[in-house]
Amino acid sequence: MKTTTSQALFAEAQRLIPGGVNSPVRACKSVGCDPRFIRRASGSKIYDVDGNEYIDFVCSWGPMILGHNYPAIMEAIRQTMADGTSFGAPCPQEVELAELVTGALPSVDMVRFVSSGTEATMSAVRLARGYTGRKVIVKFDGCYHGHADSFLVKAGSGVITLGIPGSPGVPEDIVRNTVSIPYNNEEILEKTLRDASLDIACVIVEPVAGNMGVVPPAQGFLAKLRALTSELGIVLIFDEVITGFRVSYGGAQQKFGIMPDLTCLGKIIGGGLPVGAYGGKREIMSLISPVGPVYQAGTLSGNPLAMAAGAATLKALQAPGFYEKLETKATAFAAGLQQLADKYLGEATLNRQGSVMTLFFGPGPITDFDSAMKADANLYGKFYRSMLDLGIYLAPSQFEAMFLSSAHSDEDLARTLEMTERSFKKLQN
Ligand code: KE4
Repeated sequence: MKTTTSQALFAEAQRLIPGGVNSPVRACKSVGCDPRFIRRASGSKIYDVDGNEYIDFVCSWGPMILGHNYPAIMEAIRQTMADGTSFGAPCPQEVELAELVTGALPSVDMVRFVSSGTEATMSAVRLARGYTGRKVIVKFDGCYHGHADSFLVKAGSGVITLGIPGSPGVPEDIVRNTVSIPYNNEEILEKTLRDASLDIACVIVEPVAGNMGVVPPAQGFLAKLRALTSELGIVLIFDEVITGFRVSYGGAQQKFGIMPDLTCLGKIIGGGLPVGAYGGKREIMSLISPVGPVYQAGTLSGNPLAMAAGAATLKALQAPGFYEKLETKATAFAAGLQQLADKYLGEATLNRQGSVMTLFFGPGPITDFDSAMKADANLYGKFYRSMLDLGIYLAPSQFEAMFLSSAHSDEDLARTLEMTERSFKKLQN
C-alpha cells in the first residue's frame, strides 16, 4: 500500500503537533505503525491521502452509527451553515435537540449541551458535588470519562493504551478525591460505598465499559449500583458517551432498565460535529447556572451546526427497525468472527454489546480491567497492521472498541471476515 503522502504529512505534523496528532490514541503507537492521514469518508468507507480505501470500524470512535456523509445529516449542516455558524446566543436548533434527547432518555428531564464528552462528565461531577456538598467521586478501573483531572486515575482508553498510570500534572489533592475500584465487583462496590470515612458525592460509570475494550455489566451489577447509591444518597452518573443512542435509542439506561440521576452524552448526538451533553433530574439540573449556583459555560455550547447535525442523526435513528437491523448485522458478524477466532487463535475472547465489540487476544472471561490486561496487545498490533494493509480500518488499540454502522453492507462484513482469516493465518507463521 502506498503511504508516502501520509508519511510526509506525519513528519510535518510531528514538528508542529505533539505526536503529530490531536488525540494520543490516533498516533497508533501501541499497534506499531504510523497513522494514515484521512482525506474523506463516505458510508462505511474512509479514504487516506494516498487514495487507499478502508472499511471503517472506528466510525470516528462511535459517532458515525449511520456511516459517513449520511445525506440527511449533511443536508442539515448545509442548510444551517447557509445562515451562519455561531452566534453565542440561544438558537432554535438547541431546543430541537434538547426535545429529542429528553424525549429519548427516560431519566433525563433537562439537558445542557457542551462541546465534548469530557466537558459533559466534568460538569456532571461538579454538579453532583454541588448538589450533595460532598467531594469524593467513585469510578471504575479501566473506565474512561475523558481527560479532566479527576478522571485520570486508573483510566481506560488512551491511558491504558499508552500504559501511563495516570498523568503528571494532576495534583495529589485532586487524585485524593477519586476512588477507583474494580468494574463488575459487587462486594468491593458495597464495601466502598458504605465506607463512612469516604465523603462520596457520586459514582460515575460506563454502563457498558468501552474503554478497556468492551466489557458489558455483569448480571445485577447496575441494579446493585443503583440500589446502593439510592440508599446512601449518592448521585449515580451514567457516562453514556459511547452507549447513548448506540446500544438502544434510549441508551443503556433503557436497555437495562436502570435510571441514573445524571447522564453524560457525546459522540452520536453530534452526528460527527463536536457535541457533549449532561442531563438528568430537574431537581439536580436546576442547580446549574444561571438558575442555580453551580457554574458551567462554553463559547460554542449549543452550536447551531452541531445541534442540527445531532437532531438529524437522532431523527434518522428513529426509523422503524433501525436497531433491530443493526443487531441482526452485528450478531451475524460476531458469529463469523468468533468462528475464525476459535479456528485460528489459541486464546481469544469476543465481548459485545449490540453493535460495539472487542476481540481480545487473550483468555476469557474478560469482565474487568485486570482480566482485560491479560490480552496480548503485541499480537493485536500484528493483527491491526495486517488488517490495515488489507483495507480494514480497526481501532489502533487492543483496549478500544469496534463499531458497526447501518452503512456496513453484508459485502463489507463478508470481506472483513475474509481479511480477518487471511490475517489470522499470517499470525500463525
Ligand atoms: P471526548 O472528550 O473525547 O469527546 O469524550 C470523552 C469520553 C467520555 N466518556 C466515554 C465513555 C468515552 O469513551 C470518551 C471518549 N472516548 C475515546 C475513545 N474511547 C475518544 C477517542 C480519543 O480519545 O481520541
